[in-house]
Amino acid sequence: MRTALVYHEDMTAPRLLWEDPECEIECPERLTTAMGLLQQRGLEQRCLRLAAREASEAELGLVHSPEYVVLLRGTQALGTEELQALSGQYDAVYFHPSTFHSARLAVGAGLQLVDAVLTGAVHNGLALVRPPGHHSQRAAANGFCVFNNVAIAAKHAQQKHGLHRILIVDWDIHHGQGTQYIFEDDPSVLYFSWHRYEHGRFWPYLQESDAVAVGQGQGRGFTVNLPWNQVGMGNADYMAAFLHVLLPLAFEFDPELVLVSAGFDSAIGDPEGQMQATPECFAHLTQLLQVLASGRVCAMLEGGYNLESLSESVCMTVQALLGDPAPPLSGPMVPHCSALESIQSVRAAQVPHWTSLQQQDLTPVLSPSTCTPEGRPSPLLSGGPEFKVAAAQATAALSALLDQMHLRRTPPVRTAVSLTGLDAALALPSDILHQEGSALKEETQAWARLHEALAKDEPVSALGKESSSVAATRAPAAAATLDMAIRCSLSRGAQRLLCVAVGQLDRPPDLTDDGYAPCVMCPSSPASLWVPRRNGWVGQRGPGNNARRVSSTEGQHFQHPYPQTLPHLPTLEGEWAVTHTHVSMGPLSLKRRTLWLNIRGKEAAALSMFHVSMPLPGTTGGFLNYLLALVLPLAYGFQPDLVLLALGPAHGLRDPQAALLAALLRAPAGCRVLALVDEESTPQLAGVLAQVLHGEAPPCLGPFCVASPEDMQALMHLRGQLEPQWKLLQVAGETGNKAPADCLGPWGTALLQSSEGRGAHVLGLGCCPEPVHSRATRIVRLFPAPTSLPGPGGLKSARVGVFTPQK
Ligand code: Q9C
Ligand code: ZN
Repeated sequence: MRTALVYHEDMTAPRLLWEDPECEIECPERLTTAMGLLQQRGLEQRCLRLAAREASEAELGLVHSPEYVVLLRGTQALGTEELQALSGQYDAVYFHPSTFHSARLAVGAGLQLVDAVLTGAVHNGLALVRPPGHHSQRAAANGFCVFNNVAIAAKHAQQKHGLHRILIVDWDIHHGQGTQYIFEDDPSVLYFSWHRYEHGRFWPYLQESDAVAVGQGQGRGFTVNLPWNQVGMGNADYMAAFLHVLLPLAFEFDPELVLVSAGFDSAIGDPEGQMQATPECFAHLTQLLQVLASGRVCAMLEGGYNLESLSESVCMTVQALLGDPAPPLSGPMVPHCSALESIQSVRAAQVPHWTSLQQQDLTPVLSPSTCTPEGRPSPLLSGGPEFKVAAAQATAALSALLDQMHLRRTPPVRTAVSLTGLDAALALPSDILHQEGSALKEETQAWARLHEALAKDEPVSALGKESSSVAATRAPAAAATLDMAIRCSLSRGAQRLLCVAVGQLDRPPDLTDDGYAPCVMCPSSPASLWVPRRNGWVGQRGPGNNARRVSSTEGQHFQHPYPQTLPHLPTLEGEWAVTHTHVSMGPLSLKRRTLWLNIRGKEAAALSMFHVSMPLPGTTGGFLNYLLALVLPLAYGFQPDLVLLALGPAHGLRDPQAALLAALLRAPAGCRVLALVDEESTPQLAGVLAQVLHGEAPPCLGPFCVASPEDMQALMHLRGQLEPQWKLLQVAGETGNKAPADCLGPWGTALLQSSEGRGAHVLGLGCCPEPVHSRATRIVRLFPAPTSLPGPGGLKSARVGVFTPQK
């Protein structure tokens, strides 16, 4: 099995035995609710269930002092008053007679998880534990934490499994100062934490939580603190932090294991964090981490005090660990000004220690903050009347979001492989079947010529039922195939199509520079024309057309779950036309856009915000920089329905590079990726792509090698050009005198999307009622035989999909 879930009921025993408003949020229901939802969603059943064992005292001694362990052992026999008195000696801690047992189970759960992953029994996993660990120090309990579960797991991985480099990602909303202290002079553990800080005015009120604390001695540069100085940080801020801070350093560090201090008090609705990231954000963070360390990711629960938000976020994390597609991120992908200042300050503090940050335009940090809190939520004091109102509002908003999310289904089949004459030798996992077709070059070209009449391409259609596809095509036909795939995708209703074309592939000339594509309709097949259900749209504008409204024929109306997070989209709250329409619409074309990224040759040019050309960097460092600093920010900013990844003639990517590109592009489009592979690529390439699109970790890129000055210069040039429109490219706060950005930006279309309705429906093949439980793979021929071209019947019979249930 792929994913372990470690748990023990006894960890629900500790509870607060006296009045203490600060501590009452750390309650047994945190575990029971999260486990309950995992079961209800069928996720728990898909994991390898491990019952937690107690850690030995020797294992506790990997981090804690013998005296402290003895003291804790003694708490089992204390009465309530003695427990309360002892608790009072620590900051934000309560003890219960069951605390020692439960805390040893929490440590043991982490050890079992690390053992399961490092022995290869599973790829990854989650330990659902109480009490949490990251505030706990060598000889002190702190912030609900008794033993430092993650720190002990890291020491264990080093001592028992001989690991040399471990990354700890602490996405809990509090600073894990305990973990920081334990590893601050240790260069073998890279500790990253983001946390609510408010310039030191938030608990635990420590100077050493700020960005300038980078570790000590040999460990300098191996502590990375990203302080959030305002509340209300959301999906875009977290994504920017991963793309511009954590991931560049993590790739350079090249960990053998990733431990996650997985606190969900950083999610929306949490009373402690007061942040706004939605549960699916944790699926994205988890997916991004899985490209590291061959996918060896061990997550351990820390905080998380809004039971609904906590349990949804836990489910999203487990879903991502299982390899399921992540729902697209909701909300505008525009980081907050204050978040950008924080990102700028941590990059500036770390620049001496990481070559991947060097050579970049690191302007000095602005001080004091130029960000006004205007229009931003202000922190609320717990207990006050405003706090209660805000908490109720957050809960209502969260429920609305969750209602929307429940309507979303993931497709039943995760990956399709379409092969045209590519023979054997594919390193596909044993549960992927593949069938070889044999399309001749002439067939391919005939197909491409006829595409307008037959916009019914199987692999593209199949993307409504499957998450991703790989198709191999003959080199001479690559451009025609891509052109056809673009047209088919658009005619099938993709609203935002991201095309990443590597190698010698020209941009179809009829894509306009503002990204609008001509509407390709299939006159013979009204049913095949996809129109957004639930997404709706507010008119259309093709080249030369004026906006018009389509009347609703199916009366479904959509409300964005978080209208308040989209203040710059005033039309959003208008009536949403959601309709099944047909070709009799005639000149009407839906509003569709294509973002064209060409990675090729020497030139770096942004011909428009929807037409970007970049060189293929010559080193691993350069390649990573391009991916993290340019490709992913554009991809996440664009929020595509579908990614077409075309590896054309002379694409020049090594297989691991192509795999990483595909693995990373999977996330922003809800895992709907159609990869087109030039048949002259290595025979293994299609297999490697199928695996990563299926959710496997990409192979290692090879040794980190610093980017060349030319590549960095080209990257900076492109970023400078594109930053005003694509806000996720930013790595620094506004200087205040920049020209206002193109107001439409990508949001002219982005406003049409929501967190809902972009799942299985997207390509209009109807709703798939079953959640994705299958690791089966469908094999579809890309090109039907010429005799089947003329009629839809022929196309149907050309479908050779095979469905294999999960073993
Ligand atoms: N309102 C964990 O999340 N109270 N511990 C802070 C600020 C202590 C949090 C009070 C919070 C401890 C694991
Ligand atoms: Zn926390």
